[in-house]
Amino acid sequence: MTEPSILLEIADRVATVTLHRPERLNAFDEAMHAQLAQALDRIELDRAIRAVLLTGAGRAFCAGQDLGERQIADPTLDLGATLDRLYNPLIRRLQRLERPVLCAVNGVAAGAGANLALACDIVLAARSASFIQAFCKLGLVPDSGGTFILPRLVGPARAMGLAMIGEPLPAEQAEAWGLIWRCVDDDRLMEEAHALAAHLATQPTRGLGLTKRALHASAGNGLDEQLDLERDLQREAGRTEDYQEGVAAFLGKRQPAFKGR
Ligand code: T3D
Repeated sequence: MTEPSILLEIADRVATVTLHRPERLNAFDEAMHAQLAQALDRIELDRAIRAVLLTGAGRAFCAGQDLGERQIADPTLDLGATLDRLYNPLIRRLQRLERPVLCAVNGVAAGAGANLALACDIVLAARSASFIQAFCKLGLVPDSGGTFILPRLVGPARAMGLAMIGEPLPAEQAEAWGLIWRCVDDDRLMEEAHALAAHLATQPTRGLGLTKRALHASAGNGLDEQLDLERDLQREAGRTEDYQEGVAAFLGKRQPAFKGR
C-alpha cells in the first residue's frame, strides 16, 4: 500500500494537516494535491473544527512543485493550467476558509511551498527554517500568491530581491521583516504551534472568520469601501452567540466560553 502524502488528524476542534513526502522534502505531486484538497473538503464541512494547523513531515516544510513531474520536455506542458487546476484553488481555499489557519514551518519552505506557508493566517517558523523564492532559479515567476503577498508584507524592494535573487531568507530575518508572525526555537515549534491552535479553536470562530475576510479585502479596497465592509461584517458579528457571550463574560468578570457560533 502506498503511504498517504497528507496526514489529517482531528482532535479537540483542531485539524492538523501534515504534508507527508519527507523523502522529496514534501514537494507537491498530483497525488499530494488531491489528498490535500480532500482534507480541505473534510475541514470545510465539519463546523466542529475551529482551527487548522498546517505543517510538514521530516526536515522540510515543503519544496514546492515536485520537479520530478516536470523532467520530461513536453511541448504541451502548460504551467498556467497547473496553477489554475492545483495551486490557485489551494491558495484561494486557505484564504477563504472561515477558520484560522496556522502554519508551523518546520524547515525549508521553497517555491510554492514558501508561498503556501505565507498564504496561511498565522505563520510560526522554526529558527532553522528558511523561505526561498526558488522560482527564479528555474526561470519561473513566483506563484501561489507570492507576487501579491510578498510586496504587501515586506515592501517592494525586499519582495523584488527575494524574487530575483532567490536566496534563502532565514526564519529570524523573516520575522524581523514582518513576513511571518514569529520564529521559535526548533524544539519548541510544534508545542507552541499546538498550543496556539488549541487557543484559537476556543475563540469566537465566526468573528475570526469575518476578521480574516475584512483583512483580505483591505488589499483591494479604499478606506470608504473598507469602512462599509467593516460595518457589514460587524453587523454580522454582532448577531453571533459568541458576541453575546463575550459581553456577558466581560460584565460577569469571568472567562468567556465561546461556541464558534
Ligand atoms: O510546475 C508547475 O506546476 C508550476 C508551479 C511551480 C511551483 C514551484 O514550486 S516551482 C519551484 C520548485 N521548487 C524548487 O525549485 C525547490 C527545489 N529544491 C531545492 O532547491 C532544494 O532541495 C532545497 C533548497 C529546498 C533544499 O535543499 P537541501 O540541500 O536541503 O536538500 P536537497 O538535497 O536539495 O533535497 C533532498 C532531496 O529532496 C533530494 O532528493 P535525493 O537526491 O535525496 O534523491 C532532492 O532532489 C529532493 N527534492 C527537493 N526539492 C524537490 C525535490 N524533488 C523534487 N522536487 C522538488 N521540488
